[in-house]
Amino acid sequence: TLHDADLDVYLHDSDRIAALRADARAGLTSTPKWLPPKYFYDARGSALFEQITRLPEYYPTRAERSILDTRAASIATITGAKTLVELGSGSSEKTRLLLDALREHGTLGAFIPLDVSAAALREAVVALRTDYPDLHVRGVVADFVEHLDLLPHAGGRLVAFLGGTIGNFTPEERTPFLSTLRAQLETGEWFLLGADLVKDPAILVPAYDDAQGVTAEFNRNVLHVLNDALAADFDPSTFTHVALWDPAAEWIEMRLRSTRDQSVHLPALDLTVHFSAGEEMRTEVSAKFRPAGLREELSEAGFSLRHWWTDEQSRFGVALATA
Ligand code: AVJ
Repeated sequence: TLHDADLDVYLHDSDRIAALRADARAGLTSTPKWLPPKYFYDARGSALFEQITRLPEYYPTRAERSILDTRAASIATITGAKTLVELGSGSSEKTRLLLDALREHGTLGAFIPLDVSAAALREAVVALRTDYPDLHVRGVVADFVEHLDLLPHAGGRLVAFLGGTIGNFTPEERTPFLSTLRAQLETGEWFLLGADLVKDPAILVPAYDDAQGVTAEFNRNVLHVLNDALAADFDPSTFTHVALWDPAAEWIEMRLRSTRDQSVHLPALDLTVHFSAGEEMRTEVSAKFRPAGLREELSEAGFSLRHWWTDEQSRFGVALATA
């Protein structure tokens, strides 16, 4: 473990690049082609995502914040958490609502934000240490799929997984994720899960295809990431953004569509990939949930759902479950 003043690093640049190489090779040589959404979030991608959260069409962040605003004090009272762990914390901005409530309640001693992006974490940790001087804040650079077993065994933990990021998993990925998380927790510890809900596609689709084109730029950013990391020669301007609702899977799918016949070179992988005109590559799924389905999945993983809250328009849900 490399120790830095602010962060514990379990995921090193060399691991990240090895995973990117393996994923890029697997995805770009498949039919249809795909890329995992976790690679959106370099510094530029994280900044674009922050911009998305403020778009008029992108309701999830505001809806979840309104729930946390209303319920943070209850969450603090119910859980009496001593340690808050946040998976995929990013800027940890909404988490401040929880931190404030838990601090008020008087039980909280530590906050452990965990994220794949060291840059985003370092910034968040520095700001949090300034604003919460009595709190022990330790950032953990890790992949929440691979490194769940490295969660600090503090006791009295509340693990928060917010923003609807659980939607990035397919159902086949969700099940082991939830079971592994449950296995890491002691009976009586807590899990707070934010999930976007199934709703009218006329609301869902614009949230992933905004008028200003910020989401389109976010989507194409994965090509910039491949260019930077693998010396690839993607021309992002030759790919258009596609967002569609899959009613059977109940997820939003983002794709990049090649506007022309073209070959892309990835010298670091010794790979040349052909795209035909109109060919689409999947870059993200963002699954939407029904309350009954989520309760069932939590219970199958060994959690008991204790509270379920939605915003006033029932767009987004927050589940509080105990291990
Ligand atoms: C960060 C995964 C929750 O799925 O809504 C936003 C990412 N993609 N716009 C989501 C995203 C396109 C976001 N999550």
